[in-house]
Amino acid sequence: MKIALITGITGQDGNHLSEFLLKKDYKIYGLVNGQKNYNLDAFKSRFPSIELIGGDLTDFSSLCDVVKVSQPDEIYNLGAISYVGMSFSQPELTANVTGLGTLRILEAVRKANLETKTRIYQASSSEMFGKVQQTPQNENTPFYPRSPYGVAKTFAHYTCINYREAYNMHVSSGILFNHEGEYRGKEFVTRKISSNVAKIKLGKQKKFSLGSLDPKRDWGYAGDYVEAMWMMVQNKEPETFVIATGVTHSVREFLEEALKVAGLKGDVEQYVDLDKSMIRPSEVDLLVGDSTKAKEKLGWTPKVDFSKLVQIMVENDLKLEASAN
Ligand code: GDR
Repeated sequence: MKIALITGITGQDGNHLSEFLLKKDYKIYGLVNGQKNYNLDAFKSRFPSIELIGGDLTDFSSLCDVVKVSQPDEIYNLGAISYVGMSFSQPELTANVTGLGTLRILEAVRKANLETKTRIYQASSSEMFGKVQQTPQNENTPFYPRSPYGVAKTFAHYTCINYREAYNMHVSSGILFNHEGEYRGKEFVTRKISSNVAKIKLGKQKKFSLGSLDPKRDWGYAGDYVEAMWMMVQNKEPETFVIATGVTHSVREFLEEALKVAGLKGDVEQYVDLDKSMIRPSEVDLLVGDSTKAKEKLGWTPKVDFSKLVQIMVENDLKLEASAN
């Protein structure tokens, strides 16, 4: 039985990855920072067999302990301050958790003398491309991060490459484009849209606010993307892979599709107020990824397309909203 340690296990990707690895008969340990974790109870009841261990990406000794106790074959470093908007108001925390946290994981593996046994997956991000230098973006596209989050992820990404080269560690880095689904937090724009559209459909409210309808993203389904993470870790060589659908849509198009799934008629403007205070100090306008390398080397392709993704999310929120009062 293989052993996996997942940081950020109670987040969206942690939920999908836990489902995926349990089906493959893994023994799973998860790192949780017990005090602030709002999703913990739901996670525990969903996955009773997973062993959760308290610790924090900002606390090196706790990472050493969790690595020593779990002796993992694979580590999936998904933990981060992952909301780009928040990284502007808490840049230092973001650098510490999202950037240095990755360095601490790598060092904890070295201190445990597990560098030849433990394979590591690092959650890199399309936010590293930021103000894009070429379209679509692939593994050779230069980075130009536009947020403290993007900068921290870029530091973490290069740190992983350095540990790969300096210590011969099997550290893979997945540059994942936006990936969404039923476990997405409501602070992210897709889930904000699907949950509010569900509320409107059920007559609980008439409108909601968005920062802008214009940004464009390459949105895939998180369930597909965790499979790519696992494939990278199984790959003979540790490498960097872009994971994306190759199709881009605007926030407006996501909203239009969500209204369609819910059977709500009329213009987008009828349901949304634009609130400029939600716009970030520097924005990423357009992201679209080229995952040809992942297709050729890993055999990975996305299964869920844009309209199916929106359907999954809106139908899930309609169910949740109908059962909530
Ligand atoms: P993103 O995701 O920043 O791309 O990062 P998010 O869903 O927050 O934003 C997507 C785009 O929509 C615009 N936007 C709004 N966003 C939010 N949250 N709320 C709004 O009201 C709103 N209006 C417009 C944003 O400005 C942005 O342009 C996600 C995260 O999961 C990262 O952790 C991950 O690394 C990247 O995707 C890939």
